[in-house]
Amino acid sequence: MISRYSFGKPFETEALVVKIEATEGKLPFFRTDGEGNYYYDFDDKDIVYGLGEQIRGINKRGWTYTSWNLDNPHHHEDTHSLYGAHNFLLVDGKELFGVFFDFPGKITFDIGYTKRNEMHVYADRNDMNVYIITGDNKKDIVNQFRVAIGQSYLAPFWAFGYGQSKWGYITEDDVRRVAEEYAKLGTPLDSIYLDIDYMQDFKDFTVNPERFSDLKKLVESMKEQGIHLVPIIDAGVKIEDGYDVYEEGVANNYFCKNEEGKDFVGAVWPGKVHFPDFLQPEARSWFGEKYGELTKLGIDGFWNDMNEPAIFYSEESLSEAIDAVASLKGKNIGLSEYFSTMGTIQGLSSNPKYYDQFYHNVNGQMVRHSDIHNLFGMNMTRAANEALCKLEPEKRTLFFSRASFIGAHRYGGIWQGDNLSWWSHILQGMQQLPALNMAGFIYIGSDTGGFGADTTEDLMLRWIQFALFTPLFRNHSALGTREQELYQFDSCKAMTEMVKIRYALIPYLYSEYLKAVINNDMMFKPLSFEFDDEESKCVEDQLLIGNELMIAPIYKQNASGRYVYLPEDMMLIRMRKYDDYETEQMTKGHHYIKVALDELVFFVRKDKAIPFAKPAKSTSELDLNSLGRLGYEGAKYEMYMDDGINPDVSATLKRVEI
Ligand code: MIG
Repeated sequence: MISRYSFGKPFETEALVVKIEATEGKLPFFRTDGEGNYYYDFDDKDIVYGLGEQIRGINKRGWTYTSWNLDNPHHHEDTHSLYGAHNFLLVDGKELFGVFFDFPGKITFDIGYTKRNEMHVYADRNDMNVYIITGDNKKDIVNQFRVAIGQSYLAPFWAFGYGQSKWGYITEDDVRRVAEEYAKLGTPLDSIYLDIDYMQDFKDFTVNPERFSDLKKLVESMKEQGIHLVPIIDAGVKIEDGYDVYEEGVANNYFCKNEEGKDFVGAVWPGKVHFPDFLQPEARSWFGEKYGELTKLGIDGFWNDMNEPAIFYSEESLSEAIDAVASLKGKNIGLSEYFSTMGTIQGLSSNPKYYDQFYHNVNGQMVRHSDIHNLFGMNMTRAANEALCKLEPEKRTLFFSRASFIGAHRYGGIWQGDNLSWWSHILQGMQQLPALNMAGFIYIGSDTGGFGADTTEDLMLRWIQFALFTPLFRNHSALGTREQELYQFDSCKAMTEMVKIRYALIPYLYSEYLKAVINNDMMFKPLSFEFDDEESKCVEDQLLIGNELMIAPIYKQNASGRYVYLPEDMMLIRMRKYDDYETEQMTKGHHYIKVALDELVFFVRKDKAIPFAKPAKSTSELDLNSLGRLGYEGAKYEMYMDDGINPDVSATLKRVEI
């Protein structure tokens, strides 16, 4: 059951797709003071799940988290905000309930940080809807919430292939080289990503003709090899006379305004930009239609970046900072000047004060950006998705976004942002997956190999062995970091075998993905969502993938194996190649399992089996009609399949028993 409790004057976020009448009466479970403070008293053993894309563990107890969409490449334990705002929690212990704080501004969840046994939720203002969801068990509560927020975005089948990306592919030759090297190595590949350098001066929907002389032709020749090109789109629109997007936006008042009613100026990659007012339906359809400039060249996928929105500096803050630095000229700088100057410079990027300085036009009312900050990125992806549904109604377009709010899951997937090539970030990325599923995001994944910092060969291998289970399986890294295409490494063959195993698993992964989307279910679950024992509740580094598999990735340097907890008897699969593997019946309980660097180990749940394909060089060549099986003798698997491209999934959905 879902009940809505309404406080003050809530802003309509459109997170939910159903209207639930507000309940009179007292908010259950929480103590409130009517001023935007909500308290819940924990028992020692209570567990808190949720919050989507956030740092720390599956159980969120012990830290404080702030929903404030932020361009934050420091996914460290002591940060508070990342790119998403997913204000849905599930409390399991003396009580069992879900709670969604439907609030588009800044809201903080102190989950036992200030007081170990108290949760304190507080927002800037007490204008919000609080939804309480009760049900039979955790899955039931999540399912009810997911029904209320509407069906998740459906990605095309090809988006389950392996993707190669690098901030640093500058020209069409760079792109061709990636395709060639992978073809030489025999690595399956379905997509190559274009980062900001394909654009002319970082202007959205333009293509630099010197670097990409004929993008249409390139797209075609890549398609012949089964490869989709996926360009990035940034939120800020460059201020430049003669640039159509800029001029049309100005002429039609489609940009966010400052206090004086002038178009607000921020600065990002292109230098000075305006930000489209994605909260206006007209601005959304205008900006969305611009994606058509690229789809008419054959492009069928996009990633939306910098849409928190990230702001490097404002004109005013930059000139203040320059003055501050200039004032030090010739002086003997001591500790306090040094730190204060460094602070001024570092504080330029995405400074909270910028978000107080611009406004959205919501049905004729000027709404301060910071009051609805967390809706910006969601509405950028919504703009793109809604326009493409009209421009290309016969097919699914791939979208994933960096910033998001609950509701954005209907318009696209997300990637988990600028992680680092750190061992701990394998685990961090994995721990977010169930929480993201709870918030509706199913097409998800993190930069495989790590975005920032230099990766290593062993980290890459271990990372692939985890990421090959995630819907978005993309190798991406930052400008200036070590090149990490698989062909850069001595163990490129072993890595390729892992990618082939991914392709062999696609029928299963895609089927479980479809089930999660269609049935409002979770594809990634903590063990405790299926098993009641005390041990399962504590497991932070294993996940259930769909209903048949469990994974226990290696995320430590030089580890030759790890402890794994089996909540029931399971079948261990140890694979070096898709057709070179052993199985072993394992009994419920704790085991130490050795895993060599070139081996993938995963587990099939008791009395279950999964379909298994022969790998192919791209998803379009996968033969789904002659599938093998892995797992227990005699077990049946219900496989969901569709044509992978029709936006109306029910039109081609088949459920077959294998
Ligand atoms: O300020 O476009 O998260 O994936 O490669 C960095 C360059 C901007 C951030 C994205 C990252 C992308 C990068 N972008």
